[in-house]
Amino acid sequence: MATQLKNLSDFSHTTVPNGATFKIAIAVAEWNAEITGSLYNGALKTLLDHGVAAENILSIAVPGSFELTSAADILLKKHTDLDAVICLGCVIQGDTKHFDFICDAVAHGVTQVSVKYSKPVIFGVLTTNDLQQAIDRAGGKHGNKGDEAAITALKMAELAATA
Ligand code: DLZ
Repeated sequence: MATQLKNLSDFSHTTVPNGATFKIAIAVAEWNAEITGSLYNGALKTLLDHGVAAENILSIAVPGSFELTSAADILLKKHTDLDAVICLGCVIQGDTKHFDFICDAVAHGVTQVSVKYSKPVIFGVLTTNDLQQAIDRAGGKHGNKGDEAAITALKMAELAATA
């Protein structure tokens, strides 16, 4: 049962729940694979480090970030015992409007899927101006956003189980 929040500062660094009872899927986009591979490795290691059993981690690849929405939808429809889906991708600004369409679509898409199934669907998609910004966030000077996506998945799976 959720306890009452006393002070938000008490919760800014809540401990990461143990994931021994969770089943979590990771959907990763193949576009910008050198970046998304690092995000994936970070997310996978973080889940394992926090007790998720290897056999309870389901990994799939999709062509691009745009496909992450349907991947999450397919996974949650087929695997009703999943506790969360982590969506990993990297969209880098180019010369056309593709960037805006993909980013908008996947952000709204994963939100809709999450609400449809009442399951956490985590937005682990880098949306950067250039390749260097992506490198910096995929194991570089700004950490690995794949790790952060996995921690968010664990926290939200715990919330869904206990709220
Ligand atoms: C087409 C496209 C472009 C231009 N850029 C990216 C990108 O930076 N990151 C990414 O994940 N995917 C990109 N894609 C592919 C789209 O996500 C999608 O796979 C195609 O539009 C087919 O639906």
